Amino acid sequence: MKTRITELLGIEYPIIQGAMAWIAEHHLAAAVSQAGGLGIIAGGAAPVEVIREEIHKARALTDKPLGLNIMLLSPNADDLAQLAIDEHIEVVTTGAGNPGKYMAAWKQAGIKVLPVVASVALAKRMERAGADAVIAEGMEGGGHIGESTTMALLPQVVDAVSVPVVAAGGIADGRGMAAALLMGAEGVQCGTVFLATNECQISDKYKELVLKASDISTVVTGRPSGHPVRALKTPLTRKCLELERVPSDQTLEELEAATAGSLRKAVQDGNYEEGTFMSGQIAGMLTELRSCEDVLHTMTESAETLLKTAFDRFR
Ligand code: TUI
Repeated sequence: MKTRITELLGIEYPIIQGAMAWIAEHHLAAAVSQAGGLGIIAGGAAPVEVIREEIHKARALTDKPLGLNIMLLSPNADDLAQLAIDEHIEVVTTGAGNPGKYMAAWKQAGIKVLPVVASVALAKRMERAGADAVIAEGMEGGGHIGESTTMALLPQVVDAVSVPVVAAGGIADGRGMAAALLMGAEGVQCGTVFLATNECQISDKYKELVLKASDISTVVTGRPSGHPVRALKTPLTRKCLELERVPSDQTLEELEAATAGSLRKAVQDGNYEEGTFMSGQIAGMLTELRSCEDVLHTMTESAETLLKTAFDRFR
């Protein structure tokens, strides 16, 4: 399947693996890139040397293009932004903010830049700043989210910019991909679907919770802090929602203490009581572990079939 995104990124399938802090490391990113999508290493809040090592390990597994995500709330964002240049990363994606101040340096280095946006306003600003494409992420997705759904945000972003648009949030199969392409997207970014892959290195507990999830298994916490996060319902999200009901300086402090380091506890320790198991709403659709290659191939083939046969279904 050829789109401006496959051409821009030099990939076979118009599918980007979403960056997920602590999760999107070299095994996962290399597997996705090697299979013909774009694998992304998540910088998260990790030290630069840890991420440099992840990039080197991914490069040893694949010679296909590789992405690095800069999470803009990270205290290490400046250093990770420079790391992308030093390590000759082909593609940078950003999340949770406005990457305007890094844009000129990345473009100068020949890096393709795809900021994640959650609004039309930021999409337009990013296009003016030189973004090669934008990733429009709806609030169906996991982790830190905006206010709009993919269904509402995507066509509005498509109308607002001329650069290619990648759809994200709530897409995990060929139906979602076909719908996004019909709405004008030229690629999709998926995170949750890659949690349920053999190559993903998260704890067995995390995978089990994703596979067991239903359509209503996720919840959004953190709204009072200004950084809403979607995750699977667990004892910790229940505690967060209780504390958030009457926000005060004290409850916000308690929330900060309860959630600090909680994603790592989910990813590495499978700590059900204290972990934050970030996931999108589409987790309810995932029932078995697959290979990254199977995810990319099946999603694209199914989207192609649906797009080719759609008209006949309504005759
Ligand atoms: O960034 C994500 N997803 C994430 S980041 C993350 S780590 C984290 N953990 C707890 C709290 C906060 C972060 C986990 N998941 N997705 C991309 C994304 N970007 N979603 C929403 C946004 C966004 C929101 C507001 C981007 C820009 C923005 O406004 C920027 C501006 O200045 O206008």
